[in-house]
Amino acid sequence: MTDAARQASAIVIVPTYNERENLPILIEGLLRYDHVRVLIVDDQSPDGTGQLGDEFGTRFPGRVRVLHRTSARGYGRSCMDGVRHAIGEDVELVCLMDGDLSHDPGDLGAILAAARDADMVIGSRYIPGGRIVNWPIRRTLLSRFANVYIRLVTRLNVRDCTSGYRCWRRDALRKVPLDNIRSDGYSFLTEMLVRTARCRLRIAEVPITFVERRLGESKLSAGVLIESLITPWRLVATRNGGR
Ligand SMILES: Nc1nc2c(ncn2[C@@H]2O[C@H](COP(=O)(O)OP(=O)(O)OP(=O)(O)O)[C@@H](O)[C@H]2O)c(=O)[nH]1
Ligand SMILES: [Mg+2]
Repeated sequence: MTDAARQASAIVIVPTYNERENLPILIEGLLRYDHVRVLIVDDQSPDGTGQLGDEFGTRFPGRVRVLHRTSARGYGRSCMDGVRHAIGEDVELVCLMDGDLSHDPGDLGAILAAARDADMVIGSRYIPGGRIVNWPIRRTLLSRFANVYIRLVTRLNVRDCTSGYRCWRRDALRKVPLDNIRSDGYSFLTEMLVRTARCRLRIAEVPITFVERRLGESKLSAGVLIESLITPWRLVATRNGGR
């Protein structure tokens, strides 16, 4: 762990749906960072992830908390609720990561450290040093295609636009017009990135090793993929109508 990682106070938002088996390992990894607290945003997971999170909340008061959502379920909606909550907290950095251990808590130190010189940091699979472990070729191709597509349509100069491992300086995040965000699925990630870039905030990427989930099930659906195809065009179309 670097000195920078120790010093920056951060809240890590983790959207969860049926991640009961992964949660203890994730929380243990995150709590190794002294100035990090965890905000689990759970959508009433049938496997009891939310209740397990509450148990950690009791064991680690002030460091682990669960936001129990009851309105329509969704990755993007959960991230948004987490971001809205985190923005009101007394922290320097607001981070987002998956709860299925694809994102290694060990990579968080480098992400937090990079946020000293950037408004937004992306944990990137597609810059030198970045890696993906155990993805089938079909998944790799889909992700590669998505990134080329998003970069072409939105003209973003970011290598990994769809990474869900990221961090903002809280003061920078407050400048992003969150009320305009309309995506629900993974295109939430593209939309947040585009809107961050449009605020002329500094975006950096640091390499991460992404490991395909070993436990639990994927929630990637056709609807989410279709939304991802449409969102970049919607963002371009609305470019002149605000940020
Ligand atoms: N709160 C909430 N979290 C969700 C929802 N869908 C997915 N998640 C969480 O968002 C994170 C990413 O979802 P994954 O299912 O891992 O999606 P993925 O990484 O594209 O798919 P895999 O590669 O199969 O893991 C995980 O922590 C999920 O538990 C949802 O509807 N609500
Ligand atoms: Mg995953």
